[in-house]
Amino acid sequence: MRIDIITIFPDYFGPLELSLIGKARASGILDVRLHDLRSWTHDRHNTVDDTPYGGGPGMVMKPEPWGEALDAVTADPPGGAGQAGAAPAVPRLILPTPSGVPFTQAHADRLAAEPWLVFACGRYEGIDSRVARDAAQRMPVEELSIGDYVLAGGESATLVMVETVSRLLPGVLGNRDSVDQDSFATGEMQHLVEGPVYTKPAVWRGHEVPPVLLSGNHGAVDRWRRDESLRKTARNRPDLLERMPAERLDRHDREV
Ligand code: 6GU
Repeated sequence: MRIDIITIFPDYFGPLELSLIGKARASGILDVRLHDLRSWTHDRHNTVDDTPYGGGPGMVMKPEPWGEALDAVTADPPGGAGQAGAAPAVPRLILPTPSGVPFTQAHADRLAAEPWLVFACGRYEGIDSRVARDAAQRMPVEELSIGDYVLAGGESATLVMVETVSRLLPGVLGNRDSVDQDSFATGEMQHLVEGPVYTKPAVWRGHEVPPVLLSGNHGAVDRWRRDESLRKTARNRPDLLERMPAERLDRHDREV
């Protein structure tokens, strides 16, 4: 997968050289390209913002640098023009914004199947709205929010979304099963968070590991994990349980 990130703070993305994502990049599974929006300005001060039409506080990102940046970045599809006769990849533009659709694991699953994502990181009060409208004439555009709070810019939200998508790419995680058992994973875990986990030693500072986990009874372990997951979801995320279709709960679940 190719990911282009356009930002006035390319240095913000240093963490993408580390850990799983760093390895995915080194192995060629992931091609992340950072672009400084200011390289598409033409004035001496590399201006990217201006005062909002209609008045009000703060500044708005000017459309011209964004238009040029998106034209330049999307002009060069991954793998060149591709095989003769094959259609070139179409980029999907992601606009991180607190006014976007809430980003979920279902979005991540869908985005992980795309060949090419472009993230446009806004700062200040946001990007002139015509940028999204103009880009939408050439590519799919999604406005996404990572939660109900306001960040100073789209950079940290982009890091969150890139990490969430990247770990789903084939070959990035050692164990595919771990993805299927994640909290929110499509299927069994869609309306549940994961319960507690334990490792050795069996007793630590007087705290014991739940004995069922040492029993070797896989059926009992699965049942226990499901019960703990239900209990933790009820405690921390009652909203998820309310949205769970009734047929997802078995007879035993209702007693937990
Ligand atoms: Cl994507 N951007 C900003 N600036 N704030 C946010 C957000 C995004 N998601 C939640 N808050």
